[in-house]
Parts: sequence; structure tokens; C-alpha cells
Amino acid sequence: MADLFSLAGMQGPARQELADGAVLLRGRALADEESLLASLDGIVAAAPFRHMVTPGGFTMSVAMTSCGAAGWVTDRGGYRYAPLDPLSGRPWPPMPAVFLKLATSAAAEAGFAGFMPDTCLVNRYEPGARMSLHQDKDEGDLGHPIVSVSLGLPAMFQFGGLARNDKPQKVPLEHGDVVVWGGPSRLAFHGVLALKDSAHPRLGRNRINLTFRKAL
Ligand code: MD3
Ligand code: FE
Repeated sequence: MADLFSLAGMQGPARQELADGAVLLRGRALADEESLLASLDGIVAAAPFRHMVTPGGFTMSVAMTSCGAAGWVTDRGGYRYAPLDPLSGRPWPPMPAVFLKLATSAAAEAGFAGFMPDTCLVNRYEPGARMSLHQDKDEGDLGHPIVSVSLGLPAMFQFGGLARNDKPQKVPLEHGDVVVWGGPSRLAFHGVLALKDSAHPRLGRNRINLTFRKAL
């Protein structure tokens, strides 16, 4: 039976609690779409997307860059936050004001007033790119939430529990969706299924995900 959301062409309600501490704000970034993308162009001009290598020697299918006081990096030496972009040897581009305002206001709406990210990891998925189930625990204080912003092609996100073997729920994430992951959900296993090939009117064959963190 088609429900009212599907009849209206929507994936679900505007605000949805996915789990304790995990709040999906559908379409929350749409009003800032053009300024987010213009700011992103500036970041990528100074710190281009690159495919990094995991400590185990695998090249990631997701291409990444960062802005802010530090950037997440991986190489044969391990995962860490680095103050300098290893490609340029220079600091990462600063966090654009529109990024910071969206992240702090979305966090506050989800119950995390006072969240002040010092880095944004930018992930670029092309068709076939995926991210296998993992936990984010390279940040210094796991008491802070993470805010994620999805742009471009839709993806099927996998959201599991605190144990790798907990069966993950599948959550479709679309252009403009914002999710705040805090409290008991902060250490949940999560991943992204291989991106299906299609074209987004604004971003072409790409999905961009911004993840805002307090790393330092
Ligand atoms: C749940 N990125 O960069 S964003 C990552 O779509 C990452 O690019 C995915 O996982 C992406 O580490 C997912 C959603 C997300 C981010 C961090 C989380 C969900 C999370 C941390 C804890 C729990
Ligand atoms: Fe993650």
C-alpha cells in the first residue's frame, strides 16, 4: 500500500529519528545548495580530491579532500587527522561560513546545541564507489556528534549497531539530506553501498558527502 509520502514522491517525513541520537533532516541543505557548491569549488581548487590508500594497502574507491584546521588522511602509516594537506604541504582550505552555519544549526535542531566542528571531510562517490562498514573513532572526543550532508546522486546508506555483526538498516540518502549522528549512535557501524549509475541535474554522475567533525 502506497503511503502519503510515496504518493507525494517523498522518501519519508522531513524529520526522522533513525536511532537514539541519529536524526535525519530531509532536504535540510536544499536552501543552501548553490552557496555550498560554490564553496566546494573553492576547496577543491586548493585541495583536489584524491584516492587515498588504507593502512592495509587498498586504494579507496571514494575520493576525498578536507577543509578546516585538520583533514582526515590515510596512508600505509595509518588513519589520522593532519594539519597540512599531504599533497600540497600547506594547511587545508578554511571552513567556509556557509558550511559551518549549516552544520551548527542542524546539530542544534537535532539536540546538539554548541557543536563546533573544526573539520569537514568531503567524500566524492562516482558510480561503483562504496564505503564498507566501519566506525568513526579517530576523533579526540567521541562525545561530539558528526553532521553529514548528502549532495548529488542518491545512495543507500547502511546503519548498523555497536557491533560489526548487528544487521544494518538501509536508509536512502538523497540530495539535500542532513543527518546528525550523536549520543549512542556516534559509534554505530555504518557504510555506503556501491553507487548506482545515473545523473543528477546539478552534480552529474557524482555524490558528494560532507561530514563535519570535531577532530582536535
Ligand atoms: C554514523 N561517510 O566519511 S556519512 C565517513 O556517505 C562516512 O560518505 C559516509 O561514513 C558517506 O566516515 C556516511 C554518514 C555518517 C558519518 C559518520 C557517522 C554516519 C555516521 C559516524 C557515526 C555513525
Ligand atoms: Fe564514517
